[in-house]
Amino acid sequence: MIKNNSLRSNSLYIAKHFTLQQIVMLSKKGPRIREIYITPIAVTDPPLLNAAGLHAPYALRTVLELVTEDGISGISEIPGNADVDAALESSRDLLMGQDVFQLNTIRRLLIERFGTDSSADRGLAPWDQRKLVHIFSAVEVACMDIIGKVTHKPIVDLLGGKMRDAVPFSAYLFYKYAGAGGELGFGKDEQATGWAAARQESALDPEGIVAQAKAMCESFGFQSIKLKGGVFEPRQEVDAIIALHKAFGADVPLRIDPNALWTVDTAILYGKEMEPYLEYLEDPVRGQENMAIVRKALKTPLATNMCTTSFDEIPSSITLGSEDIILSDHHFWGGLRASMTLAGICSTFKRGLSMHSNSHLGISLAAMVHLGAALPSMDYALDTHYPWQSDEIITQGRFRFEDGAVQVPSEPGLGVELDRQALKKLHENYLACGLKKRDDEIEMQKVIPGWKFKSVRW
Ligand code: GKR
Ligand code: MG
Repeated sequence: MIKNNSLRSNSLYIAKHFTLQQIVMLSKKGPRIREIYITPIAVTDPPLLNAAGLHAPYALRTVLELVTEDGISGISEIPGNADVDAALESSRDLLMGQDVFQLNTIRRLLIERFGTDSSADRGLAPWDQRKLVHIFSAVEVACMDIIGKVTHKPIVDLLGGKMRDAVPFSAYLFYKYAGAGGELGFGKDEQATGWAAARQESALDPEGIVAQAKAMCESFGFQSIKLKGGVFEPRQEVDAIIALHKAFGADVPLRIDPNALWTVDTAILYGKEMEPYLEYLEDPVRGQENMAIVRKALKTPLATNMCTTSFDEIPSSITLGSEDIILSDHHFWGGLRASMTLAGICSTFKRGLSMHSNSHLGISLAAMVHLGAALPSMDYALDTHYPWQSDEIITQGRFRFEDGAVQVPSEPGLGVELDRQALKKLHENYLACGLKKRDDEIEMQKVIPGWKFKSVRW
């Protein structure tokens, strides 16, 4: 009797929420992938400096669109790299005809074809250069976008439901040369106003960094601040942190990220000096062992997106005690569900969890917001490069930040739709700019001939 009742209410629910076509399809099999579009794009990016050199005038991204037999489209965005695009391209035959609900099967098929990335494949750069994690992420997010549309649920609900209505982000400051990137390169759009004008200014000393922080926080309402370090000799970067503290006061948490360029001694010396000012110190040194030594010497928590970047590295991270906070990134941890698994591991081992970013557009931001909304706890505002980008490829236009936070989309799936005209234009940028993968060292050499990346500099 109970069984019959629940059967009847299930049928009523399905009749109310699904079209006839979807009911027929669901009663047979899940929605199957019929079309796959892989579109590399080049996004205007200002001349930002980091440990590996200089951002090119365009940041590369790849947009994946999967379309089901009944025309439901799911999208995702990952960092652009011609090798990852080629691997995605060669997974076409595997993905075609797959039921988007069967994410475990899809993952298994991809592993069978590509194997698994090793930790060493990540590389020494501040960003991750692995292949498979990016492919997992691209395919999973696009499938989940479709699953959300079919079930009329936002992705956050597929991750276990919303723990907050808006997701807080931190201001992400960069030392930079003057200019806006893209066609303007190091040039200037004299018509620009507000943050669009401020983001063109150079910032090469503590005063420039404070001015950048004020302009960014005023426009986006950010309530915590991260400085990308590893660019100048540490004294200058520590002075920038002290200047930020003076300008913003103790209520605005500060972080600095030298991307592992400091020696253990440098990190301990300047880490101690910055103890009164920092919320956390991100990747001061290279490798879990060195991080563990610095962590023992400082009261400030250490965060990482460089020394513990895969599930394989968790056991040694715990044994050594290499960091307090892991900066997850669904593009690098193999998707949104894997990032939820990471959240569970962090909570078990009393690690904090926050989020890392790279130059990105709104499809990635939407995915980050759904994930951020589902995380059981949020002790730190997440990273985003979004204010540095001006292009967009979603029909709703650029996301808005209120008091530094983004509202969690409530529409089904990611809650954003592809702007095909904008996608076409940014793909044309990609074809015209000739970049095939990120190489900040080469960009830096265009300004400082002979400049070389060093894995540890100071
Ligand atoms: O965009 O230059 C940059 C950053 O250095 C980025 O590539 C890093 O991956 O933001 C990142 C970080 O926190 O290390
Ligand atoms: Mg970092």
